[in-house]
Amino acid sequence: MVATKRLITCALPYVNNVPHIGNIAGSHLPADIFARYCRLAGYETVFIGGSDEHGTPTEVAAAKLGVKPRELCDRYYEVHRRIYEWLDISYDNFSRTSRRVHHETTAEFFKKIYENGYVTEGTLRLPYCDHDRRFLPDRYVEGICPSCGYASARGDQCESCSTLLNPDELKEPKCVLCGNTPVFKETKHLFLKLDKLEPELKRWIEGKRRIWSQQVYSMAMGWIKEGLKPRCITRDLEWGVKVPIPGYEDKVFYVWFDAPIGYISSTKEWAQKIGKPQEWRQYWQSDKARIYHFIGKDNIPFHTIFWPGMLLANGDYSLPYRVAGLQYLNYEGGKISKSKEWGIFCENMPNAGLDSDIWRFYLTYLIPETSDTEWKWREFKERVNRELVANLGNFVYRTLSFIKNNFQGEVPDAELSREDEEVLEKSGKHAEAYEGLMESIRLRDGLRKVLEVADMGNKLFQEREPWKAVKEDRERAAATLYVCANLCYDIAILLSPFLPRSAARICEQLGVELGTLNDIANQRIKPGTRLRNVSPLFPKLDDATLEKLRKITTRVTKFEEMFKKRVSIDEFAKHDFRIAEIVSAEKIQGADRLLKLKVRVGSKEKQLVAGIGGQYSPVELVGKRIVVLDNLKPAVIRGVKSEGMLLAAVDRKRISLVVPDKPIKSGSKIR
Ligand code: B3M
Ligand code: ZN
Repeated sequence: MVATKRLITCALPYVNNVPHIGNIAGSHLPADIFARYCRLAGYETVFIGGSDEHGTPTEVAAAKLGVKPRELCDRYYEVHRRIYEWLDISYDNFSRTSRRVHHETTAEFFKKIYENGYVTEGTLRLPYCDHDRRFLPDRYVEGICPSCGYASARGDQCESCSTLLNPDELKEPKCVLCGNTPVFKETKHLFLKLDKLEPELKRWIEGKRRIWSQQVYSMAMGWIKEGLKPRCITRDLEWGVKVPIPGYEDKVFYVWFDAPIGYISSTKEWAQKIGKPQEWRQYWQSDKARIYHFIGKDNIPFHTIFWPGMLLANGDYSLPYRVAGLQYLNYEGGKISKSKEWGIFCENMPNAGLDSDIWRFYLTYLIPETSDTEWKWREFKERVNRELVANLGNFVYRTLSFIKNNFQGEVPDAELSREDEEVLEKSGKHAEAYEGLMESIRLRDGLRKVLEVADMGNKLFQEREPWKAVKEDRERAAATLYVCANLCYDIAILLSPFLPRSAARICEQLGVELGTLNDIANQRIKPGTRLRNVSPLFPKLDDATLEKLRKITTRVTKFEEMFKKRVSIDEFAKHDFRIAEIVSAEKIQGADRLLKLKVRVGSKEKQLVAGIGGQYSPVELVGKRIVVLDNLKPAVIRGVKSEGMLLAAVDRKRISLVVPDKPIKSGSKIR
């Protein structure tokens, strides 16, 4: 069976942050280039994506901002969508895992696996916070890394030394929500029987030996060799896809269980959108289609083991044909990091005044196909000026402006010599090589082929000297320009997956429609075709422009501002802040971060519980004047009554009490 259809997917981004260039070069852009290539090559192509909205990172990010996960995702989804649109990422559908179609698809998908006997129940001992009355998923627990001693290691992994952890391995574990020490309790969870799927998975992966890259293949085989264990697919969270069986009402699916099913739900949504609701089956349930996943290297285990395992257990869907795992893009000698303000952040690209194609050009060059790559501003400028402006842009512009000035703006008619034919054939050969490269997802080399055609064109123009020939042998000049115009057309076709806008502009100036890959060998521009609006394709980058681009795009937008809640003067006035004096302080047994304070506010005395024990010792506090919220509703914390709240500034682990800067009477009001 010949596969005539292709489904291309890009890893669904988490929407608790916004994309930077590493995310673009590492998945959206290569997936888009490949999808555009597949359309060009005549495959029926569907390119789908969407946002991955569930999971602990989203819940934690939302909790930190004091908003509901849905609100967080709504806002970030829009930011993501706009960025991909601006960068011309040609998604046929960009869905969300919070949509109903996805929840329904996931529930159905799970039920089939369950009926097929690939799910088992097990008991886990998990951290539980008495204060928040909930189980704490990995990332809700922080503590000291047992391996390197880093103080804020997460329950799933230490960010400092990368060691994978379980929450019970952390020293001095703390609940990230309230700072208390969790207790460990038993709770039931569901597991996917990857062990039972192992033989079938192994056979399937072995069949990919020649199709996948060496790296992806050997990583996948490595896990198989280690032996697969049942994997937990449920979590104690609220935000996620509900588990559709009794006894699991308080749990949702693990985000990596529901997210890849998002590929199917997004395809279903696409089918509905085009008015053929069953059409998704042509891609997921037919041997006429091939599925290509584009993902970052950290997602390789999920796409080569876990997800195919889920698909095998379910039995109703096709498995991926190819998993294209990409490495990382770095920035000027370091890792891209929003918190370190190091990198290019996409939300400001549209404001920088440079066509998205120019960004796409250098980012294509940086697609980390086989190893990590690095953005360098100097190189950006050099490549744009040398390869786009001086080579490709120059060839197209000199050809078209020559025709405009010497042949009344019409592609000339000419008798072609054997040599002319050979040039066109050579371009056809380039197109064949290009096809081979693109098929094996060597996209950067594909782009190089396009530049080679331009280079060939420039050399031809230089050799034939049409500016002289047009006076001495007009027929010969006409043949040269006819050949060059056709090379421009070939360039436009080959370039279109990479720089879609520029390809369209070349065709517009040439006065023709953009063709398909087949047209390179079979279709020539008709003599007499009228050129339109001939103008240079690309601007030359100078240092001043580069500096401006750098300034705008390396700025980190404080998206957190979108979620800031405003308070009115009246609301603020409800808070009775006062100066208080600490009369005594002592530790609370079993909670070393908590202190019991007695304070005097004017003439009255009251007791507060404050989470500053990690940073202040009781002795240094006595006698200090601080600020308290005097009219806070009393509460009991760890069995101790607390009748107010002291004010302190917090920067990560650092705590600093707010104190008056001049001597002032206890009980003074703050306004
Ligand atoms: N959201 C992880 C990531 O963005 C995850 C991918 C899901 S693909 C199904 O790296
Ligand atoms: Zn807690």
